[in-house]
Amino acid sequence: MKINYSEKIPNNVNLSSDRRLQRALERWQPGYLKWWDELGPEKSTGLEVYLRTAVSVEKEGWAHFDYVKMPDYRWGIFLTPSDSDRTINFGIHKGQPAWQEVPGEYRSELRRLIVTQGDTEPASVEQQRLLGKTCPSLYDLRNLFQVNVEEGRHLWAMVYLLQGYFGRDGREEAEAMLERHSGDPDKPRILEAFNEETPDWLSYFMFTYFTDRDGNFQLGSLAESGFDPLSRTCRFMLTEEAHHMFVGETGVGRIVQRACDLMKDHKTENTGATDGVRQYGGIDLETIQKYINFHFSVSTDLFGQELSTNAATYYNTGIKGRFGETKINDDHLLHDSSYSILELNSEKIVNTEVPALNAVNERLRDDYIKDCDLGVRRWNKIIEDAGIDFRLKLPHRAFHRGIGQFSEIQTDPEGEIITQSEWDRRHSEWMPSQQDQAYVQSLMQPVTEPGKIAGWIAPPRGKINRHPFEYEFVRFN
Ligand code: BYC
Repeated sequence: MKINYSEKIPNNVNLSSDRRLQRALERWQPGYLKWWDELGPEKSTGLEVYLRTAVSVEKEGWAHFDYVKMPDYRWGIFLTPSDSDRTINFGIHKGQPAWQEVPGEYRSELRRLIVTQGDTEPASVEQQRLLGKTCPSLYDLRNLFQVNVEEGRHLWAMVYLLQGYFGRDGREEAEAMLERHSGDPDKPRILEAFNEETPDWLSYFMFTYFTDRDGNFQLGSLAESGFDPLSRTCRFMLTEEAHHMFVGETGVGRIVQRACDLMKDHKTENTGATDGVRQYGGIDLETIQKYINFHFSVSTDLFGQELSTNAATYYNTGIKGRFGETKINDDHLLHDSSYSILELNSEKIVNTEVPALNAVNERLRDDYIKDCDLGVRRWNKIIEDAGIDFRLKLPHRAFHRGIGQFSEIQTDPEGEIITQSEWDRRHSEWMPSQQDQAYVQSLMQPVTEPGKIAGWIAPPRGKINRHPFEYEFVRFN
């Protein structure tokens, strides 16, 4: 499964043996590069960035590190090795051989899922395009660009499936990926979180923690798909995705660390916006909590409705499974089982049992929320170790929702239902206010000298390919 880099489009799918597909992708490539030039990281064309590029899809030694100018990055098509014995693990086709072609009867559902997944990838690049101008360090700038080029590659991964397996409408969908844009009033991105702005680095780290984590769970579910090329594509994407979530978790952790360090240095116990660490150029813990509330709630929407016939169909027909499907100990059919969800019942949020098949989205949301909480605990460990009496927490899943039954009500972060007027009066206690956003924005001054870092974030502990923080991760020529 070595990746062939001698071709115009690097790949490990033997692209040269399929001239029609190769030509279709080569025709799409200039449009992609034009999109990268116009809506990818701003003013980055000439920068030399210390990037990793996939050279193999094996677990060990899959990446090569070197300086690359981003427009020269070799975006390509990499699938994990095929397993000729692979069978479908769930739904009515359970036990049958995995599909190597798209089954005609599931064509539109599969296309829809692939388009939705693909659409998020360029969207995130668009959302992050201005962040390079205000990087807190070269280390962070390099990580931003690494995430951006890999999201670009993930778009390639979905476009390969569309063009390779869906004929003419797949080609049209591939074009449309470059025509919708994040926040565009006429042609927005499909899912709402991808039309939000990412105007500062606190938002960016929250996005890579919470929203990329949705990507991780959705890709994990699509990796279970009976459609083998989709499964193999997603499996390799997950390898890259792990780094994106790492950037988010450590990024937020370093901001928390810096807030704690400043509180200790200046002997203040004030965790809030006034009279706390803002005087010393840090981001106070209460503001960090508000950003968590916003990004968690927006990302929680990405799992769809609590009860979804779409999701039931995807599962029943073997198109999209549950996260870690094969590790779950049940019949993998879900025709007779139930699942417990939170439901809005005459103005109260109560537990209720529902048919498990209809609750596949909610189950994935549960898996996601548990995983989100692990990182919050690690951030709290930093605060605890500093001896500070404050704990971050995830808001209730009903808080600030735009999709699903809870979108009809307002709650406080604990999940207590409140009136619209109370929400209007109090929401800036819980969500980043204009002042909070303006304050965070005021900190966004670029630091581009090797080894230097902005005052609102602690330096990282880890290295990149054995290079310490002081390394010149980005060269400005
Ligand atoms: N925004 O039956 P439901 C990533 C629509 S992130 C707007 O619950 P379903 C990444 C829905 O389309 C991962 N609309 O829907 C992260 C449906 O419309 P129709 C992205 C929404 O299909 C960071 C209606 O509401 N991948 O990779 O069961 C950086 C009824 O809803 C939303 C995927 O999402 C929303 N949030 O579930 C880079 C995987 N939610 O039929 C990358 C593929 C629902 O009434 N997508 N609607 O017209 C899916 O699996 C499903 O489409 C969803 C929705 C889970 C998103």
